[in-house]
Amino acid sequence: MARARNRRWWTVAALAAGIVLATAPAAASVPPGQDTAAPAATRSCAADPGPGKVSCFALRRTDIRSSKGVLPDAVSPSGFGPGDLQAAYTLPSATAGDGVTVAIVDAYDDPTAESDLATYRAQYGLPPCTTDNGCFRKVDQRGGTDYPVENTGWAGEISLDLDMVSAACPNCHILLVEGDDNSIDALAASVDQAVAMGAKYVSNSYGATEDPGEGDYDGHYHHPGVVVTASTGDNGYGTSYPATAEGVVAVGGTSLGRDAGTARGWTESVWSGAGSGCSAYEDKPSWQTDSGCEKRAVADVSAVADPNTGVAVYYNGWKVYGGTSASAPLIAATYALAGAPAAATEPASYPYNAALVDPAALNDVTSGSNGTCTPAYLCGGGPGYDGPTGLGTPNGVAAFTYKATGTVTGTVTDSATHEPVSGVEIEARGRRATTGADGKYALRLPAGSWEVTASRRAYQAKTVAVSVTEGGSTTQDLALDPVPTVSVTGTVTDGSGHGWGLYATVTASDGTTTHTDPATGRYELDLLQNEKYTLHVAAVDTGYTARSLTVELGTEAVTADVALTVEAVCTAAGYRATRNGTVQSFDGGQAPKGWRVADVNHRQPGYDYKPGWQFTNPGGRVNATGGEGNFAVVDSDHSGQHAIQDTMLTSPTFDLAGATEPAITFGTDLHGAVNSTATVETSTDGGKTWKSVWHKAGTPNVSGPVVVDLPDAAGHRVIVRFHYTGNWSKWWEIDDVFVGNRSCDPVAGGMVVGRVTDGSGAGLPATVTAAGSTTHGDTDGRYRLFTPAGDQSVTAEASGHTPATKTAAVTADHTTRLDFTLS
Ligand SMILES: [Ca+2]
Ligand SMILES: [Ca+2]
Repeated sequence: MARARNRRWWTVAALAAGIVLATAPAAASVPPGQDTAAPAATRSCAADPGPGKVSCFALRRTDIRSSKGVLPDAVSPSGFGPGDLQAAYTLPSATAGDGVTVAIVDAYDDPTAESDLATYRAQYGLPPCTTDNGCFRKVDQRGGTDYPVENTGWAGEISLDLDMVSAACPNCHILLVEGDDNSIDALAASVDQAVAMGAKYVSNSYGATEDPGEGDYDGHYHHPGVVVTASTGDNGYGTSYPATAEGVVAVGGTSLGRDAGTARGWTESVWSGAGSGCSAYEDKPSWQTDSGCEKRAVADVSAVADPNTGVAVYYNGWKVYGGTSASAPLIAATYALAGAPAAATEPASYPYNAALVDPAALNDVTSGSNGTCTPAYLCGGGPGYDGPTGLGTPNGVAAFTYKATGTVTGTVTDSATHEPVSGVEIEARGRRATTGADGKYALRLPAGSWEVTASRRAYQAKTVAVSVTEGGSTTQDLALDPVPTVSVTGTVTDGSGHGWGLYATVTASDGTTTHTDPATGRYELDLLQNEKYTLHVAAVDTGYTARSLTVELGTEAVTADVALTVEAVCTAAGYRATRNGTVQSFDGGQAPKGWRVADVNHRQPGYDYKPGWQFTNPGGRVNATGGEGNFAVVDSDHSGQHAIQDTMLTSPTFDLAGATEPAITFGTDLHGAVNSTATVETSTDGGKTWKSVWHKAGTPNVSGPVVVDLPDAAGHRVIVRFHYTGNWSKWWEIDDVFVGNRSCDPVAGGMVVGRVTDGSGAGLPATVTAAGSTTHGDTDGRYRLFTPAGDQSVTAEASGHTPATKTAAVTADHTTRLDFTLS
């Protein structure tokens, strides 16, 4: 059953891969920004391998004339040969790897694998590697000699793999395991066979698009103590399996060139075709510390793969190949040069541990890209780890040897309270651990001397020197000093004339919140020293516009006063809107003098003309605009299914020559529908051009008074129109339209604030009245009431309690405090 399920998902994967692989490989190999006629290259294997199958990642140049046999000294094959690759990667090829077996896993049979290999090695003066001398061995996936059928595409891949192992490690033995076909099942079984036959290095130059079921194959590719490499693919940014598999060394690709101007003598950049990115399914290994992938990131390391800077291969004649099929066997052979992996260790972690100790153990690739992505390091070369090239390319073999590790453990406490602190990040050169609720952490590091830093918000970071011993556990407890706080105080006041203190909420950007004193507007917050905060200040009472401000704190107390201004709707207590002009009440039952209705008749077949704006309330609606009596209405619902509304109610001209605060105010009751729009537009050029100043589309209803400031209309003659569109939608009522100067001005008087409580001190939601004004306090008993100046008799009433009356001496533009206790 498991097999059947795998078959199904791999079919999907292969189809998806086919689409991606349709990209012309020659085009994919052109570095971005270079407008050159790129050398042509073709895929060695079918781009769409078919259901349950994988494709090899070899690209063969088609612009290279192929000659046969060992060439005379004066003629060398095109493409990089063993000497070039050994020099570029500083490989100890002459002295290391003697008798070590590197396994190559591929699909199908290459009948000329051994003879082609002999020509390659003879050409470059490498020692013969034959069946007879015990260096070369070819087996089927069961370890026998019942070889599968021949496949010329995969045979080219096989020669590429054999030649790359030979180039990097001429003293190595080579075991070629030929899978029955290019199914993932056959190839996974071939890996197991190579390991069973004792290979400690297994190279895989193939893959297919990732799939949710891929984890079922991970066990075949994950053999602790054995190096398993896999190509990341030739399709640019994007992942493939088995490069993503657990425990595998994912090998990306570079463009490699000679550069006499560098100390290295070579230069590398990201190959645009190399695969990279975040696995969709495979867990992130503990040694990966990049922040852009929650799951496993590929690649781990890389080597040359660009066919434009390709390698010489002998397969039925001299050829030039590229693709990440070249880099995966190069890296497997580099591990072989480095010495045997330690038993039960994860070879994929070696370069990561090595790079922590010595970043120069790998050539960091810092330029080029294989696509566009976020974050950019997943598809672009840059300092340190990047997706297409991983940690970089070999600079000798130091990065490919096991580094003994040890563990640092400890407890982090607060130096003041001695309590454990959770959520502390413990970091050493990018390796991280976090303390748990008990303040404990554990961090695995290569043996050696380390600086370990503990950091957490609200604490001062602390760095300590730690010595990590092989296989040992070092205890390092840390006591962190809390960051001292600093006091931020200020007053929140009315900024529109009265100037009194406001009852407001002040919220800092870290979530710290306080309220102002309702009588004075004063607040105080304790915030961390040397931090930058945004304070959001919002009045509790309606009618004021909230504000945000930034405070940068040092070690000294800071004052931050804030003045809030009243909103244009002018609902703040102690303010009144003054309107200079007339108000249209639409009470006459017809279009008022100077007002016009224009209906656009779309003459749609099957639709009747029905009036748009009307003044006789044909649908019998309630005036819900906040106005009284009659109103103007477009009643699309009442007009029915076979009418379209595209109707404008246009005002007379208003002269705003002397207006300093021009505005339009109106009462509205808009019942929105998915297909309705309601727009208020103004014109200051006699109706030639219109500007939308208020627009509602779709379903939200809007009811009550609307105020729209018209600053652009100051000093002009302005026309206003109300434009509605709909079809069997709902309706839009408007009433009490005013166009003119409107200011929101303070009314003479002062504010009485206080709290109404019962005998126990609990707040009572009370009704408080004075001088004809009434307010309702909140559930905590707080109230705020505007009254004229002078001695005012103030009465508080709450349900189930005896009302009380007190006298307040109210001063203009000031706040007087008056509390009540009701029995
Ligand atoms: Ca890099
Ligand atoms: Ca009216």
